[in-house]
Amino acid sequence: MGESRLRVPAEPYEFEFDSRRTALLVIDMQRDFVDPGGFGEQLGNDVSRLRRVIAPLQRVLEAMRSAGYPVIHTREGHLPDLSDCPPTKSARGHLTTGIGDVGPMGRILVRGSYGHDIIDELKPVGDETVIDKPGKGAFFATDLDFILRNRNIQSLVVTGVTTEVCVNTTVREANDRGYECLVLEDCVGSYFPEFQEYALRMIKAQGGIFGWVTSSDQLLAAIRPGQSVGGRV
Ligand code: C5J
Repeated sequence: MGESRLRVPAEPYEFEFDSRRTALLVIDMQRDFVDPGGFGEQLGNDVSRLRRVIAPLQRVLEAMRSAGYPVIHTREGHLPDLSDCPPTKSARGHLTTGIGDVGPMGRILVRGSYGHDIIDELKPVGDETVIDKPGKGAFFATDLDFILRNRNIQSLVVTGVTTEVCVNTTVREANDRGYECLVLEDCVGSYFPEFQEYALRMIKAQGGIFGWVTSSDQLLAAIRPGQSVGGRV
């Protein structure tokens, strides 16, 4: 088994992790948030701001997959009868077409609908875990914590959308559960540039109150091509 401690330049300071105890988390890269013509765009959002994360995230996925890191994807959505959707959530915003209604890509945020699924560019492969979550945080009402503990995971490389909502909520939940999160700034996206900036600043503020922030290039340089996790659990 080779050297498993790796270091990445990050803010607020260098992030050190055990490659055998680290997983990649890809949050909610779903058609309804990211693809043109989906729910997100229907709400008036500029999806190009989310789509810019696809190319760097593909590079990170490829590198971490080939090195043997566990990859975990999440999807925000609900059971077809909406029994796991708080009425307050579906009512929020007084939308004409909202959660559970038929939108441009099928029933909005309902499991099994086309728009709820992960975009073609970032499809899970093989036995990669997909966590279906009813909330913003990936730990709320899911098996994520149980799965991570069973795999002895300590550190999470966090990517996906949106930076200020599901990414931030998940990083905070992870932090409270004792995980260390490294957020890749070019692999997380927001429809709103000011939220992108401040959501990242909040994570790394006060000595890394919720975690660390770096770029995909810095992580890829630390992982190094061909270097495997060595002792994947
Ligand atoms: C939102 C998410 N923004 N994945 N979901 O409602 O961030």
